[in-house]
Amino acid sequence: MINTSLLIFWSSASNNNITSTSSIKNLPNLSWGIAWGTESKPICTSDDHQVIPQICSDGAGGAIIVWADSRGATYDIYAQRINSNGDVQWTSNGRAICAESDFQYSPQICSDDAGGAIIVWEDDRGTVDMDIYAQRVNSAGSIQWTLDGIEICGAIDDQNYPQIITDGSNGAIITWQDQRGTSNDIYAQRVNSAGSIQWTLDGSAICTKAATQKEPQVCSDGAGGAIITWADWRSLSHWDIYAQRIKNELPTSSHPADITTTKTGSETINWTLYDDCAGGLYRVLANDTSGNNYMWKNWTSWTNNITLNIPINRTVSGSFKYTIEYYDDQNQYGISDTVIVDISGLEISGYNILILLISAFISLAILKRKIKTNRIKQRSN
Ligand SMILES: [Ca+2]
Ligand SMILES: [Ca+2]
Ligand SMILES: [Ca+2]
Ligand SMILES: [Ca+2]
Repeated sequence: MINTSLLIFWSSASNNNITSTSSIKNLPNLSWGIAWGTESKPICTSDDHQVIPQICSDGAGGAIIVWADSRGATYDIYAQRINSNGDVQWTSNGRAICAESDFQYSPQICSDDAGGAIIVWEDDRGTVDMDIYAQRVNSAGSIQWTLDGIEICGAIDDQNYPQIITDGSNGAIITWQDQRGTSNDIYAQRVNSAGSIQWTLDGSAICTKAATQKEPQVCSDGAGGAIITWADWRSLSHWDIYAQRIKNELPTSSHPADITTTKTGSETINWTLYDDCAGGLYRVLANDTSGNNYMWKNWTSWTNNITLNIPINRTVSGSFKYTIEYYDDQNQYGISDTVIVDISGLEISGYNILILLISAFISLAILKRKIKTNRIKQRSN
C-alpha cells in the first residue's frame, strides 16, 4: 500500500498563527487522507503574529518550518522542526534563527542535505536599507553560523525577495532583487557549509539591464550552478520573463616546467589548482621504470590558489611522468596536468652490491694471508 502525505502550511488571516495539516486527496486503492486530525498540528501559537511560513524536508520524514515572527519588538525569524507525526522537536513555539533588534522578514528555507536547513531573509539591521542574511540550523535546532546570521549581501539600497536552493554540498545558492544600481536588478551568491561566501562580495550580478528586474526564482542546474528566472520590465511597456544560468566553473591547474634533477636534489612539483569556490580533492600518479602508473599521492584536499609542493620519488634514476588529477567541491574534474622528471645519479643495484661484497671479502682474505706470511717470516728470523 502506498501511504504518502503532503504537508501543507498556511497562516490564518483570523489569528496569524502557523498551522499545518495533511493532504486531502482520495484516490482509488491509495491511502490518502489527513494524518494529524482535523484540528491540525500547532507549530507556533505564541502571542503576536507569525507569518510567511516556509518549509523543507528534514530528510527523516519530518520537516523544518521557518516564519517571520513579531513576538519581539520587531519582526524576527523563528523555526521549528516536526517529525512525521507532526510533533514539534525543538523548543516550544520555535527557536530564534535571528532575533536581532531591527526588522527581519521574508524568510526562505532549503535543506542542508544533512538533516538541517539553511534559511535566508531580508534584514534592515543597522542601516536605512534592506540587506540579505542567512543562517544554518542543524537537525537538533542548533545554529551553525554566527549568531543572528551571516551577511549575504550588504550593498547600498534595498535587497529584497531572497530565494534559496541547496548547492549539493551542504551549502546554498541564494538570489534576490537588488536596488544598488539605478534600477532593480538580479544578483546571486553561494554560501558554503561553513557559512563562507563563495562568489564576489555582495553577490554576482545575474542581470543589470535598465528598468526593473524583480521576483527571481531559482533551481539547480544539476552541476553545482543554478538557473534563475525573473520578471523583467526592459521593454518599458509590459512585463516579460527572462532567465540566466550561473554555472560552476571547472577547476584548473598551473603547468609547472619539467624538472631535471639528481637523487640528492630537493625540487618539488609546484602545482597550483584554481576554482571559483573553495577547492576539492587531487591525487598524483607517477610511472615506475617499466612505465606502469602507480599512485604516488592518494586523494588529498586542495585549497584554491595554494601551491601543493609535491615531492619526487628519487630512489632510482630515469625519466618519469607525474600526473595530477583533481576535482572541485561539486565533483567536477579539471583537465589533468603532467610534469616530466629526469633523475640522474649512480645506481647501486643488487648485482653491484654483490660484486662489492665479493671484492671486499677477497681483499680481506689477501690481507689476512699477507699478515700470516709476515708473522711466519718474523718467527723464522
Ligand atoms: Ca527583529
Ligand atoms: Ca542594502
Ligand atoms: Ca535593472
Ligand atoms: Ca568549481
